Amino acid sequence: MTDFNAMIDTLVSCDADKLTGLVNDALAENTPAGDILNKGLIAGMDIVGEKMENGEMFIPEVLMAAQAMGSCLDILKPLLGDDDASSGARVVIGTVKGDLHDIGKNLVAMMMESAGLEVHNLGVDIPPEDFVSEIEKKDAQIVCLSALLTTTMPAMKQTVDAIVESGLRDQVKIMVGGAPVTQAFADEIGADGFAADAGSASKMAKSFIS
Ligand code: B1M
Repeated sequence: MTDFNAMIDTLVSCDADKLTGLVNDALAENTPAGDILNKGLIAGMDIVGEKMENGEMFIPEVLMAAQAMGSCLDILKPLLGDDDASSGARVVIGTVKGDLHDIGKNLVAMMMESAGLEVHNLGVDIPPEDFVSEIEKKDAQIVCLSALLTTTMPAMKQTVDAIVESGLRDQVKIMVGGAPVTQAFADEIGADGFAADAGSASKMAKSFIS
């Protein structure tokens, strides 16, 4: 049986090689990729967050843990698919201006790609005007904004406002997410939807285009 605690401890100790080994072992034991993600990797990253907050882990270590998790996501990516592949609708996704967190956003992009959506991932620290020009360029139907910091949540509102000012608001559904974001905040800034995790983000995107 897969020892998720070992995975959590290994992520917290930032040992990428050992962690990818544990993920491969778990897959060889037929552990579902979703369980590895949620019970091992995301649970481990939550502990990293607590340790960061308590001053027990510092930025360089947190970055190493993030890189270790990224390597594991590369392994899990083909296995996190969604059988119910849909239409190839175009999605633009990015982390808003001032924010460098990308693991959760990449997970959302990954799940949406697996669901058959055409995803344009802009990266991190994306200013409102870049979201606007990409929506226009790609003729996107959905835009997803990610923020992990309370201090960058206002950049979500600025991005929504920029989309409204550009005249593209009627063309796109705007979805928001990230640890500090809530449904109430989504409503407040005029987004169409809030998703708490990558799976529900993918489902919501598909519901918007169906
Ligand atoms: Co940062 N960081 N960080 N960090 N970091 C947090 C977010 C924090 C909560 C840690 C803490 O103190 N407990 C805290 C924020 C506090 C706050 O604002 N309330 C924090 C801080 C303070 C900071 C710095 C300011 C630290 C400093 O410099 N003093 C700094 C800011 C840099 C910046 O962005 N300008 C900073 C830097 C970093 C690193 C660069 C070292 C690194 C990021 C590396 C990277 O992403 N490549 C990092 C990390 C790794 C974290 C924690 C530990 C983990 C984040 C993560 O990847 N989680 C985080 C603590 C935590 O969250 N427990 C923390 C795993 C990921 C799968 O979950 O991103 O929540 P998450 O994504 C989920 C959902 O939220 C949702 O789906 C995802 C999958 O289910 N989701 C969406 C996300 N985006 C979505 C978009 C959608 C829908 C759903 O669109 C529709």
